[in-house]
Amino acid sequence: MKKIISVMICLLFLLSVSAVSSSALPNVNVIVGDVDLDQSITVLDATCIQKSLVGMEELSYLQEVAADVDNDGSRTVVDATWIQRYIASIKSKQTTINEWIYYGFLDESFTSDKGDRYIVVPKGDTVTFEASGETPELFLPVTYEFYINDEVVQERGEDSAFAYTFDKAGRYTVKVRIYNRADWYEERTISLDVTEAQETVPTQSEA
Ligand SMILES: [Ca+2]
Ligand SMILES: [Ca+2]
Repeated sequence: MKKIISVMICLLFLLSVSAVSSSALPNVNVIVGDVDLDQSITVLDATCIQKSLVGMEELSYLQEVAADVDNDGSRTVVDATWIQRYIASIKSKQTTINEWIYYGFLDESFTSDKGDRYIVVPKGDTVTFEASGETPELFLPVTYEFYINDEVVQERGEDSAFAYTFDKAGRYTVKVRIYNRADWYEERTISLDVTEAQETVPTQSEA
């Protein structure tokens, strides 16, 4: 029982952390039919679909997912009609309106060939970092952006690995931002101390 509680506390902690560290999206769940992502299903959501169909509004990928209420893989005037019918209390089993879709990460990791938390390397060493993220299939592909001391050093892309040669001694924070197709992201960091290279022993000819 105690273990279950501590696992739950841990999960709550993780959820609150991800809420803080992630992009300004409303929640890790999207409600099917809530196209404007305001957490409720109203006629405005049907209007959103209609506007996008005539090119008056562009929907984000997450909005497109929320708009496809009959789950046929596309958003059409039929989806807008289903939303209007739902608001008029005409329910249908052909749609999943008001169901939640989770679009966060199921798991993420960040490691390097020299360790995964706090690592010490001599100046001139090359470290290879590797990240991974698991997200529901609907929200693939996962993309990665790498930072050193909060500056982008590898732009967002599908390459999950990043290698860097540390030419200056000092303390570094290497960060990866892991995104999914809905632009939800999580961050992971590794701290590094780069030390001055060991002094070489002079050879006899130099002595
Ligand atoms: Ca809404
Ligand atoms: Ca549809």
